[in-house]
Amino acid sequence: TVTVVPHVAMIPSAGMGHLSISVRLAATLASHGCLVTFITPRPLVSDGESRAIADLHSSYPQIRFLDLRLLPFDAPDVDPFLRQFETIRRSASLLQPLLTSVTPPLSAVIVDISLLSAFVPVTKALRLPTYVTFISSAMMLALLAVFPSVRKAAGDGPLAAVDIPGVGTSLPGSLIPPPLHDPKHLFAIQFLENGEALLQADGVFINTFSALEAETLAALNAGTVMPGLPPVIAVGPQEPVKFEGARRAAVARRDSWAAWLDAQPPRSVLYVAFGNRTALPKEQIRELGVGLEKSGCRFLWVVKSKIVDREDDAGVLLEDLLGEAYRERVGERGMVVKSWVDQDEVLAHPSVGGFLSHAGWNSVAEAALQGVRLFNWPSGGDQRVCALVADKCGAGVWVKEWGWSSSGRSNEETPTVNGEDIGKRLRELMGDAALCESTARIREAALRSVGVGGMSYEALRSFIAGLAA
Ligand code: BUP
Repeated sequence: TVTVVPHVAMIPSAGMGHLSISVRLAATLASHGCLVTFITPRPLVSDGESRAIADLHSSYPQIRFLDLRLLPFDAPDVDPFLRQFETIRRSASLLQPLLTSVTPPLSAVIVDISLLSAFVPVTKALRLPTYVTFISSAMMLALLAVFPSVRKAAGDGPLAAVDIPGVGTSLPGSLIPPPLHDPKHLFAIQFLENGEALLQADGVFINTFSALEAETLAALNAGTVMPGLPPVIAVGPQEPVKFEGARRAAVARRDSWAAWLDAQPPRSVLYVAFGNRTALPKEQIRELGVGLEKSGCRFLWVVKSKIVDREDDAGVLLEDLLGEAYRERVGERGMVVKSWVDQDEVLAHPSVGGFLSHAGWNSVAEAALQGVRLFNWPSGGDQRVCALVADKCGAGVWVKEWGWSSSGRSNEETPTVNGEDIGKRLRELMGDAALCESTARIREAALRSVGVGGMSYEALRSFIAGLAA
């Protein structure tokens, strides 16, 4: 008998939130002996993405890399990451020659959800099994699945509450990603088309696990959310990619935040970061600065003032907003960094005990894996749905009284939360011992899930075995 080594092509989409799951899945599949060809749509939008792909490249020599050189497309007023989704989608005609050029022939393609409806005609014409990486919670996947019919029923108007069949959850209109209320919004158009295309996929990989979303996963796989959906394969919480140890450690040591974390007491530090796409407006950055100062907590704060990292001038902005005296007042108690840290490494550090986050789904899953208390302050996109899911299962507290902070994304400006209030609440949250229990329980479940014999581990193994058969 001839043993077939499965060969998978992975096609990620724009932004770290989308790239993370593809990079981690590529690394995990390669570690399980699967051949992986990683297809990078270029040019990339952010420096964070360039770094992540370069790290994967240097640490996994067995992974092959190809570039999808994108056709030019411009839409000046659109969020840069959403515009890039559209640019990649419009380059679908370039995919077929790439997919047929690789040897040995592919066993399957794994494509990011934002690209699905544009790419599935190509992959299906080549008779390639087509899997999806879904980058948010199972609850958001359920919303995606029902969205085409919900949109049809609502006509051109905004959406009322959306019932998720089989889950017993009704998502109020205020939690639904704001662009979905406008049927002409580019994101709503893509979301609808990708929702319809889900039925053509052969499976959906999702970075979640049963301690977070058992009921929703069960409903999705039982066909109660939507009949005819492909299997939903929970592979979370995905573990950090194991980069070349020595080189990575050397880089981290050079960064002052790593040395600063080493000097702090166990579980004393509050890590503050709002993902790679959410830029707080200036007034909110100032109030958050005041809040962190007043909280009395030790903190590591990643400041972003621009949606795309390479345009960021957060250093200048901080001096302007908080003044020279801020650093002096906060002293050694706080560390403020511009734009980027290795979040996996921060959350795994023994001195980190809390995480003030925007409830991006990767961040929720990463905090769950490390057992770090999560305080969510969601604003746009899928963040409110993810904050709800985390709150329900005990993975993270949704600090609802802060309302929805304004976000750098269009049409989502709301009032600023006062620094005094932020400080008071953060002090309470960091002192709340009961929260430690639920995060410790979730961490244990997370480790079981990704360990040998665990649900996520076994799901991946049987996926690979299925391809090899
Ligand atoms: Br900021 C930051 N370092 O400094 P989410 C983020 N990340 O490694 P998204 C860093 O980017 P939305 C940093 O670990 C996570 O894997 C982080 O993904 C990494 O949020 C990823 O949390 C961010 O899903 O925003 O995609 O930025 O979900 O609102 O689109």
